[in-house]
Amino acid sequence: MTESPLPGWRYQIGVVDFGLPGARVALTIAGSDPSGGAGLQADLKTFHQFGVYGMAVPTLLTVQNTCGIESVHPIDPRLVRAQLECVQSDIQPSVAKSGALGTADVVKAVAEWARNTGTPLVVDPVILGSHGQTLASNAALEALTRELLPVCELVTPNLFEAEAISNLAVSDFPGMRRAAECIADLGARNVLVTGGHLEGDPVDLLWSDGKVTSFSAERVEASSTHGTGCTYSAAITALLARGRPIKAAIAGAKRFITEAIRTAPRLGYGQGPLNHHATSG
Ligand code: PXL
Repeated sequence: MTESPLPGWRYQIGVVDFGLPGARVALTIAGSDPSGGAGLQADLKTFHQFGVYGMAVPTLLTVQNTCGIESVHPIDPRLVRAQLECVQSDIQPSVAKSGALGTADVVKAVAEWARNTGTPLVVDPVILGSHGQTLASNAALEALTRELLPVCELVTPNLFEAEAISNLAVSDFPGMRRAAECIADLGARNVLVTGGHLEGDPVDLLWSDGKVTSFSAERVEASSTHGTGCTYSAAITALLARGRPIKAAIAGAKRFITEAIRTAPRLGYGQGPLNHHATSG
């Protein structure tokens, strides 16, 4: 236990000490979705639902609602760097996750921070918003591949992102396996290719230590799927922050995301959000 400079406030590295024994800290480094379904807002709600104290460094602002994104505004990389250093100097997160990063310079700032601090990082390599808008430039994707993959603990591409990173066609399970192996060769320690966009049941493929593990669930027919990738990777991050091994974290997060889609509230005129209050047991 350490005495904090703030009166009456004690803290431990990575562990919240306010009556929640063992509660952990997770940091999201992601874009803002003011409608609350995706991005850092979805991440924070998910961390909270799993009993994890959440912190958030925004990387870009979007103007959006459930009907779509009107505009995207990257944040100055110096400001992203300053936020990371400022929170880190006070509260060390147990695990961090990155989402939409926008520009190559922001990707580089995040990679440098992860390298310097050794914070375990889950990378959700967001390229497009739910309605197809660009949330990462080509240069950002290149920087992600070159600089962020080698420092991450886990990367969670969907089929489209796996194709963009690996330059391989990915439309079935064998294709997911080939792409995962290629992304691991680029430096990622663990690769989870998510199969939500497959025909049939959504099967995800984990490539870890040269071995494949699959995680399956029954397909839930739903129109409210906005923020599924963010929420899934945030749930994995939260469970890692709670000390679960990677396969248990993915299995628990998969149960949560399936339930969150099944029980989605009907909100908005467009592609609605998930139920971030879904059972997280
Ligand atoms: O779901 C990908 C995503 C990530 N981050 C932000 C978004 C979206 C999708 O729209 O808006 C900020």
